[in-house]
Amino acid sequence: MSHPDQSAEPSARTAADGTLAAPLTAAGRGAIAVIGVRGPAAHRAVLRNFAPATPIPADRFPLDAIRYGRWMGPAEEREGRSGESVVVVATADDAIEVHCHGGRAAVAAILRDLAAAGAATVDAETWLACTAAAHTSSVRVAATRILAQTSTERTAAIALDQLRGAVDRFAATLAAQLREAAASGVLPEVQARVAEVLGRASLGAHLAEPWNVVLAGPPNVGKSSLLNALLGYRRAITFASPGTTRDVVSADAAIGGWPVRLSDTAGVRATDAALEAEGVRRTGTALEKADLVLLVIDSQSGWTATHRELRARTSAPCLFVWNKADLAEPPNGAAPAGDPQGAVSFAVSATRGTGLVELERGISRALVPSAPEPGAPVPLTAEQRAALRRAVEAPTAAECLAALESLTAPADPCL
Ligand SMILES: Nc1nc2c(ncn2[C@@H]2O[C@H](COP(=O)(O)OP(=O)(O)OP(=O)(O)O)[C@@H](O)[C@H]2O)c(=O)[nH]1
Ligand SMILES: [Mg+2]
Repeated sequence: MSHPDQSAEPSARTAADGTLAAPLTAAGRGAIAVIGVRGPAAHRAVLRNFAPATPIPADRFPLDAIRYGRWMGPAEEREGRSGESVVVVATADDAIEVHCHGGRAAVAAILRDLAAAGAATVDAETWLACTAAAHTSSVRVAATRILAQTSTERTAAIALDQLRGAVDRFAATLAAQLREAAASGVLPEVQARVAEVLGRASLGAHLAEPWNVVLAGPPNVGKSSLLNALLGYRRAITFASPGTTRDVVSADAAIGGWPVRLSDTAGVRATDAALEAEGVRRTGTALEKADLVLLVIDSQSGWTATHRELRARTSAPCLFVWNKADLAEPPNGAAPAGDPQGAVSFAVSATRGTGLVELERGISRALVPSAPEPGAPVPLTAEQRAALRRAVEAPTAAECLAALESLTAPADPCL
């Protein structure tokens, strides 16, 4: 969540006393925008630019009382303009919200005036992190940032659990066990529990970033039709002749409550046509980045050498999707002949919409084989994963303890 057109110049991030100002509502036009101001100079910075409709008794805004007035920055004073109508409320001794019209110009002007009055202007994400940093651990600061980036209820609930201290509590409990049992007999048990949490690293890394799910297969098997069926709208062009899709076509969706980026690819076949060949090359790149591949098979023509080749080009897990099941019976759950590794198979008809619920369940299970219980600790950042790995691999209880303690260290001061 960044607000390039609503944040002030980076040079403004120099408030000596840590007073911050940030746009708290989304960038762009809106009915109302909210600007947060927090820090020792918050009251002073707002009062310097505020002409109240009714006088304010002292040099501070009364707590939780709404004050209406006009925003009179230096430009308005100089040019004799009447100023933007605003509503101001102090939500804490050192925190004020300024509510103004949602246009970009109004927000930018108010932020500029606050910067001139001594507040460092930051974007909403930095604001959240800084506000949290004053009170909490680095884990909770990361959770605050990631919570703002989640796109589904399911991922938001997991991020919220971490914000409420799931990882902190987990690390503190294990650290206490290690401290009490100085004989280190408890080390293997502690490391097993840490390993369990580390097993959720991939989930934690995908709370803010969608999983890449790539549809691949030979031409004309119905990859684009399947993409559209999974999305519920016609994102990709489908056509009866092979070679229709030439570029990777992506769209974001939620499957089983998990955020996924579905990518349709060009059908892979040997071709002399330069454009199609480039499409096939891009398919290869998409496969390399995939978290999961849906290998689409035409139930009529069956498993081919191309499927085997595609499978060999990715290290990601694959699901076999037997499409056009309305035209021919796919083999009954068996791994395709010639594929030594086997994989879970699904029979679907992209055009009729049959088998899609089961396929979605399969995708969800492949991405997150066991979803965490509510309140369970989930590592969110590379630093947290590294600390947990150090704890799992620590040769001594003391080193394991140090790794766990590093997890719950207080956040760095923000600015
Ligand atoms: N009967 C039937 N036809 C299907 C099904 N899925 C796709 N088709 C048809 O198969 C043809 C090819 O479908 P596409 O979705 O364009 O296939 P593609 O794999 O994306 O093809 P390329 O982009 O050329 O690689 C179209 O005429 C679709 O309508 C299905 O489940 N049943
Ligand atoms: Mg296509």
